[in-house]
Amino acid sequence: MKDSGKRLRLVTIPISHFCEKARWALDRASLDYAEEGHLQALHRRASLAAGGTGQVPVLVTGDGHAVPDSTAILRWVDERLPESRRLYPDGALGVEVAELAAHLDEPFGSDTRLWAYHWFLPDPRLAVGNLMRTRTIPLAQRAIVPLVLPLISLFVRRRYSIDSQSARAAEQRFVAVLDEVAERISDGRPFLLGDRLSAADVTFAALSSPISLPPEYGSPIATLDDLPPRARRRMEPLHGHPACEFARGLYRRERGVRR
Ligand SMILES: N[C@@H](CCC(=O)N[C@@H](CS)C(=O)NCC(=O)O)C(=O)O
Repeated sequence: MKDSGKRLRLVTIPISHFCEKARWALDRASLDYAEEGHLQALHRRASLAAGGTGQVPVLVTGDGHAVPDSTAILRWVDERLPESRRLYPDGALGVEVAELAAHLDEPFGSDTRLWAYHWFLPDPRLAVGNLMRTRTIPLAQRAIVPLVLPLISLFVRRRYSIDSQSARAAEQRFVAVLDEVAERISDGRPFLLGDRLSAADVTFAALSSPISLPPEYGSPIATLDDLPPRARRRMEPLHGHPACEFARGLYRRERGVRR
């Protein structure tokens, strides 16, 4: 679908799970869009130029209007879908979905991101390999990755205040959310709420992805085998958490990546 004839644009840091949340909604609605990926730090200029706040994702509609923030993008996409396909259903269920999705958004999303950066960034091979094969990042940016990786790492560490202590605290908080989700799905339900995919599922599956590492992620992502031994040892029990299994199941059944 196009607004005013122009193709939609999604400005991203491709590995970002908030961007993935928005990308999932656009793909699921079969909307035609171009992803414009950027390296961390370079994203800021692109976000501001697109009408965003400096963060990503930013959706630029066909008439040039900016929709920053992944939740606002899910809502924008929903307005273009029939009720039966919306991620936020009508009525009381919709209110419940919005509340649960908000609970699974922050600080959960920031915590899984902080933890993954803390454990993945020290291995330059992993980060360079990932960024180099992310085709939504322009070639000119990919070409300088080996050179600028130390600066990107510094930017990311400062921006999210990453150190061993903050990573431990983030882990405690996100594991509590994983436990809550595991409790909720212990009756074998296929979705967090209701009988079809909702914004709560998309939010949880996307924002847990730094830990659940779903192969169907909408941009290149590491596998357990890619991780350096120390990170892998830390990751394995979390990756095997029942809530992460549930998130991978949602990805397998529902993600349908646009290629
Ligand atoms: N609430 C925002 C959070 C977006 C967000 O945290 N984006 C990160 C990427 S995961 C970002 O832009 N980080 C770089 C920065 O803050 O400068 C959303 O849902 O879109």
